[in-house]
Amino acid sequence: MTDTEKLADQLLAQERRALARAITLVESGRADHREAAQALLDRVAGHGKQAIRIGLSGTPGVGKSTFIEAFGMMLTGMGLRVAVLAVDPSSARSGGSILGDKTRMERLSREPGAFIRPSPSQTHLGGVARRTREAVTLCEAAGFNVVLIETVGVGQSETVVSEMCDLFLLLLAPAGGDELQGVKRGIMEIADLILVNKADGELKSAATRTCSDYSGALRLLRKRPQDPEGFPKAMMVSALQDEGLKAAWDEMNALIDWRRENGHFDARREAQARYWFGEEVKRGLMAQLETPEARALMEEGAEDVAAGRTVPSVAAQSVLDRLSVSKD
Ligand SMILES: Nc1nc2c(ncn2[C@@H]2O[C@H](COP(=O)(O)OP(=O)(O)O)[C@@H](O)[C@H]2O)c(=O)[nH]1
Ligand SMILES: [Mg+2]
Repeated sequence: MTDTEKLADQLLAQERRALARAITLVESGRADHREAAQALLDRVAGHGKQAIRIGLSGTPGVGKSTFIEAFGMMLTGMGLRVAVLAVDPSSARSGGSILGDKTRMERLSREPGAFIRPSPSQTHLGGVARRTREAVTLCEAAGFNVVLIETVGVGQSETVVSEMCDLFLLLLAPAGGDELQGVKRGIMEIADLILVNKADGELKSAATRTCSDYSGALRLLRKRPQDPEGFPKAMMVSALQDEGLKAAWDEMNALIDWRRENGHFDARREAQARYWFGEEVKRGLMAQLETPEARALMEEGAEDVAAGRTVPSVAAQSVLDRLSVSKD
């Protein structure tokens, strides 16, 4: 038995240490590690359980870590196994999203039924996306029931996360006055549930207002085929006081049950698999331009068009032809 086969077996036997090692393997940039990672993923694909994959986004300070801790504790209390991953392309600069505030998830990180993995220090979103997607597969193989994928509200990371989860939660803080916090329309459109956090104490009335503002805004969006009546919806929670979390979980389950019954759940996963397959092919093609031979061809073509000896499309076709010839 090879090491990879052994690791696959340990993973399927739900050994946490094996999961940590497997994720380290998919995060590695070394060519031999990548090969082992591919073999591992191929071996565990289709085994294990189908977890509920939940994306969670929100700007810094809105209460993501506090929410994950309280929500995760509630789920483990129900006997569910919960994995927490992060997509944070800025983590190299900001010092890590989950790791930075591990103190806020202290209880959850000690739970035997929980697994928390901070974002690797990689700045490239593409790399983080692949690693997270593959980590989700590994978590499912290791029998986790719920996989939470946290992302900070920057750039394209929400779109990336929504392409790898079944449900997308947007966490907001109560707004002062009547501004809609400048939440981008694109993010509103991918949210399945908006949770207005910090609905407690002095912030309660502001939270109530914010929640009704967003309920109104959601009703104005175009109806999506994957939603039953009443979704997407906004609701209030208090991660700190542990309020509304059970109600939120019930809504998530109601939505997932409906989507399963109506074929949307599987259809979405299929579409996601197709999408990432296409992305990987493109990525592989791009990587072929990074070899020394390809770089030389590119340089040569660039010189030719710059000097007016030929036009860009012709020079490009010549490079592509020579690249595919040099492959076989
Ligand atoms: N009042 C109140 N404060 C909260 C709540 N959730 C989080 N906070 C506070 O908001 C701050 C930021 O929380 P954190 O979880 O670190 O936010 P993150 O940056 O989104 O991960 C901390 O001081 C938390 O104690 C809540 O439900 N109610
Ligand atoms: Mg945090």
